[in-house]
Amino acid sequence: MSFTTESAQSIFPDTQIATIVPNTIEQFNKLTAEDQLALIWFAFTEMGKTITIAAPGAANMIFAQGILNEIKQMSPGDQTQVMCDLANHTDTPICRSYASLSMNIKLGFWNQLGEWMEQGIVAPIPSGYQLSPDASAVLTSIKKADSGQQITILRNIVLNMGFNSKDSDQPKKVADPVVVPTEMANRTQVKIEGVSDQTVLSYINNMNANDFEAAVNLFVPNGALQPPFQKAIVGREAILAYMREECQGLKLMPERGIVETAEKDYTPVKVTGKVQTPWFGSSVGMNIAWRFLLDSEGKIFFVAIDLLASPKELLNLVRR
Ligand code: 45D
Repeated sequence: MSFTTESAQSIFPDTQIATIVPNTIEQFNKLTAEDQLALIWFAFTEMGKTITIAAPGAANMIFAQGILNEIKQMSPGDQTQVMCDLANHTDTPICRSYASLSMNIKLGFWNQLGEWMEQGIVAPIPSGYQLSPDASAVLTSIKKADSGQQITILRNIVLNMGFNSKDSDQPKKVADPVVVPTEMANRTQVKIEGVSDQTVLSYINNMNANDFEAAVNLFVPNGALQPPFQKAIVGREAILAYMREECQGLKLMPERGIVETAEKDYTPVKVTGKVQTPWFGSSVGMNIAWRFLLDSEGKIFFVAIDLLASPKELLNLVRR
């Protein structure tokens, strides 16, 4: 018997993931649109006091410019309605365009609206808005999360908004421009305490250099990558498309790991460390585990990326 994408998921079963993220989002989704918008506003302005966020350049934001300008010109009442529509996943032209944007442009879109709300160009959350008791409870649980968990909650909420339709009227997904990988001479080489496996080291180094083609070539053709709280993405082509959308400018900072003895010709490797997103740079370090399963040729058959429950988990490298 050999491993499947399914059975590979259970390597290093003691890994404690940040269940606060999906649990909080589930509670959030039950709130009214008004409560949702006010809650994110409070959470976001609270965080913004301590961290500055780096929005994508104007060139990338071009795809959202049309709907942003449209919203800017609306009456305050209509502006609020658009934001509620996005939160309610209502079928409107703006909600459809929004759904076609890439991850970074969706975040940049809201970042722009947030700035405009602050400046009074777009209808703000009414001052003195009272959250319902349920919404207050969700805000409290967001405040309890660490900063890496908080930004993951915000990100996943933003990505869920808008209207995704299966019919042919849905605008085609907008892809981010492909970035040029870092020149060989300027690449960083990580060291991982306890791990000298070349595939794992190359994976990290290639990701840090935005060299996604090289990173994907480390996988077996039907290999799989499972991002935090998501289903596994299977096959080199799908993984490459995912990396181009979600991994530009990420900084992977593995610290330590463990290589287990091979089982059925597959070698499990667990690595823990920090990851930074270009959005927040060094002000937010997410606690991350990579759980690799390498085949007999040293290719990646499976890798899961987990957002960890607590910093203590960075030291959880127990053998089975
Ligand atoms: O509704 O090895 C307002 C993988 C109010 C790949 C607002 C990875 C109203 C493989 C405030 C305006 C990718 C898995 C809204 C590694 C309102 C791999 C605005 C991991 C919405 C390591 C809100 C990568 C705004 C990871 C503007 C873990 C919110 C990456 C903005 C994680 C939120 C990246 C932002 C994360 C959140 C980025 C910008 C979590 C960004 C989060």
